[in-house]
Amino acid sequence: MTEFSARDHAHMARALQLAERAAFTTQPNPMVGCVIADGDVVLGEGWHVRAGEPHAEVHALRAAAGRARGATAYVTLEPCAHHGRTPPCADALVAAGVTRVVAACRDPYHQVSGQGFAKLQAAGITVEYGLMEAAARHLNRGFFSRMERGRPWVRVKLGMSLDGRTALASGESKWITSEAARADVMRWRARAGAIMTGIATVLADDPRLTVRLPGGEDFVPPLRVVLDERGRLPALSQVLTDGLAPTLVVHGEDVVPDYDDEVRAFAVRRVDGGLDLSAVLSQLAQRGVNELQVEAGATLSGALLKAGLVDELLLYVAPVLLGERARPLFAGIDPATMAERIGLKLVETRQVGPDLRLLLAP
Ligand code: AOF
Ligand code: ZN
Repeated sequence: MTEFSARDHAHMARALQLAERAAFTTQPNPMVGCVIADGDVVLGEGWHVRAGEPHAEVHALRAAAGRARGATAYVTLEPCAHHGRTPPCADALVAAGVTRVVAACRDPYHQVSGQGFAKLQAAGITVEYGLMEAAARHLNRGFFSRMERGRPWVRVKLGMSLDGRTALASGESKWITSEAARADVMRWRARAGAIMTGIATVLADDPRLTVRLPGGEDFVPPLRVVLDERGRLPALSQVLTDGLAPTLVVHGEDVVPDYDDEVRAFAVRRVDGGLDLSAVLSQLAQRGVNELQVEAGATLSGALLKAGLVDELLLYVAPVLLGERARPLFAGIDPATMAERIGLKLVETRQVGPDLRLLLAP
């Protein structure tokens, strides 16, 4: 394992910060940042803003304006070797005369993986990688999930009362959490490639599932996904009529849906009592979804949890009590003994307005 200096850490930390600026705009591409430095002196910085536009290295080299000769490039992902929508960054780094490249991690994309490093090394450049790798992989956990597991990173968002309830027995749930919490949810939506819900939620709430944030015109609008097993989605629901973001409807194989021709829909297999959720996820990965945010009720959230398909639980806890007849957080979970209980790992806690935000990993 390469030993990295404090200076290396500082430049890579900066590159990671730059990468994250593109959280709402790069999908389906990964977030990547780059710093070109000579010792402590930063010569150029860049990040990959949008798919189809120049990669991070190209922006940083442009900012360095010819001073990159003999310098070190810090990149949060292996520089690419392929001719995609733009020419290979490895070639650009070689041409600029950079003598050392430090990368946080390999690119999991099969067209690049290892080949970017090989190209740089073949040109006599010193290549080191693995610096702040965990942070870099965490930043692009969606992209890594899609590339390595063939499915999106699944984040389930739920709002609950202090007594663990997500809706009254009547189904009413507007609103348990505060406006501040709901505004915070928008930022998580914005970094997702898709937002998924179930038909029951659409029938009850007719949600828009859009990102409503200042500057939102520049963001890539997440795909809206509705799991509509039996083809019950009303033609006048907002997700089909408002035109604010694309919508994809998933239905059972045996259903002949009655959606308009313009509605994008696909069928998946049924497995006992519901749609094959793994099949849904792999379809979404094929459509370029890195992070999937699930905003559904206890039934779909519970089904995903039971199927082992939840990677992250984003939970807003409001200091209110809804009582014992109200609906639970996850349906279908009923351990008979303590040994069968479902444990989660608490990753982060934070207060958002009057509510508490928990980030958990199953
Ligand atoms: C880099 N630097 O800043 C990024 C890289 O959309 P394309 O055709 O331009 O290429 C996207 C692929 O390039 C993406 O899947 C990933 O493998 C790599 N992303 N590589 O050298 C960057 N964003
Ligand atoms: Zn590149």
